[in-house]
Amino acid sequence: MVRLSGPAAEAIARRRFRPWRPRPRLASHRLYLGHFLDGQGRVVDEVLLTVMRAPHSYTREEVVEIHCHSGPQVLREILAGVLEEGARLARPGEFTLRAFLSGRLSLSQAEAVLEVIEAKSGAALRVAQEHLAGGLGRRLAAARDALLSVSARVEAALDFPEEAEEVEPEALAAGLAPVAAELTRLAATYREGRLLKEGVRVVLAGRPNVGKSSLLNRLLEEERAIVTDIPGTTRDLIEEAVSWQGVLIRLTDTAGLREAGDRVEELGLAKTRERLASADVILYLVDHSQPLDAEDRRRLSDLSGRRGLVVVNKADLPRGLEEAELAQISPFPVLKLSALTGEGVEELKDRLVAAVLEGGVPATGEVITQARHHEHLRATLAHLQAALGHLERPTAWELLAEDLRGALEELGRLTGETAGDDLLEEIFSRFCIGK
Ligand SMILES: Nc1nc2c(ncn2[C@@H]2O[C@H](COP(=O)(O)OP(=O)(O)OP(=O)(O)O)[C@@H](O)[C@H]2O)c(=O)[nH]1
Ligand SMILES: [Mg+2]
Repeated sequence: MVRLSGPAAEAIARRRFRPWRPRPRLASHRLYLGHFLDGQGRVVDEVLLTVMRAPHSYTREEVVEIHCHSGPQVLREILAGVLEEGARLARPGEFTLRAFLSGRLSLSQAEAVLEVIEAKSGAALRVAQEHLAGGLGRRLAAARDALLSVSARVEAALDFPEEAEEVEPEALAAGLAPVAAELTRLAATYREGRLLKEGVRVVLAGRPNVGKSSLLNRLLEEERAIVTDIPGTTRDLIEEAVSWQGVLIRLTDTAGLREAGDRVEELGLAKTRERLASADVILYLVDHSQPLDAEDRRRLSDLSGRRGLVVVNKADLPRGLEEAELAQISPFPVLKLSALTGEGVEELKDRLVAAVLEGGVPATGEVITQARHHEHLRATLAHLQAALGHLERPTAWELLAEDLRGALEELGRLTGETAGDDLLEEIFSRFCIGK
């Protein structure tokens, strides 16, 4: 599809469009069959053309869409045609930028358009659609209004000191506290929101030969990684994504943890360590038929404070493992399974999703998914906490006003009210052309 937006959109398109039946005027929001012609009047393609008159369009400007058979050459010639007639190429995300500038979308909705396009799992798409519906934007706008009203009272007290006595610190604190509580709640959803949007980074780790690659294959339901009984089979990272219960899971199989035997293994182990450091969830595998060794004990204690599961693999083999000791030193819940027979693997999937999303998959999009939003929320909250602190000392009006301005500024950057051109440029440049 080739899309035009702006006051001359229809005039430009009509110079190259020959409707199947002659039409002096095209009605808005109708599809017209016809031919798109090149500069010599030759047919480029049979197309469907639609005009959407302002303000009932995506950008609120006049928009024309030309639907063709597609294919690179057809699209190139139609695009060349409208450019010859006076259109110019859109910049990345420019249609959505115009929708934002015309007030049709809030900044968080405009960002949600990109989230919808990029959604890689059902859960990510649902969250993005909630954002697109505008709930988040409305919540933030309400918080900003509440802040503005407190700020206005403080500014008035500064400008007219004789009236300042009438402004009660308790009343101001009572105005700020619910805003701080709401923004704190939103900021706390970021971890979950990010996991839903970007997927959960799950790393399989453990000593050589415990069955990491076997488990990866079992989880992916394909023979993705090489499995042998030779310790040190996997040397490089193996990454694949799956979707469970609508949640995108990015699995990484790693090289078995031990003293490196050669340079290749050493490099593999360095990658393993790096990946372990950035994992959202760690599956630490041990072998049911073998006793724990010093490496396991050390690794497990290093992992305390992280999120994960200890997987006791090879449950089909006779037990050689001190289960009581493992339960004692494990920083994670312990789960027994067999990658060979598949027993216990379904439970692993359920436990893994539950470990990531403690409250289950959120039903609404009331979660923050963008790092940018999280940063501005945190900065807003820092100013709000400082403001609440100043309120305990009644003389600190200047400082109070300063922090309230700071909070408003940060919140405004989040919602787009005080977004500068550089911020808009940064946000919309992540879109592709035509969106
Ligand atoms: N009996 C039994 N054997 C298993 C199980 N899982 C894996 N194995 C066997 O254990 C051996 C090692 O399996 P891998 O999946 O290659 O182990 P790994 O942890 O990836 O090993 P490295 O890549 O060397 O670190 C293979 O012979 C597998 O067939 C299991 O649940 N039960
Ligand atoms: Mg392996």
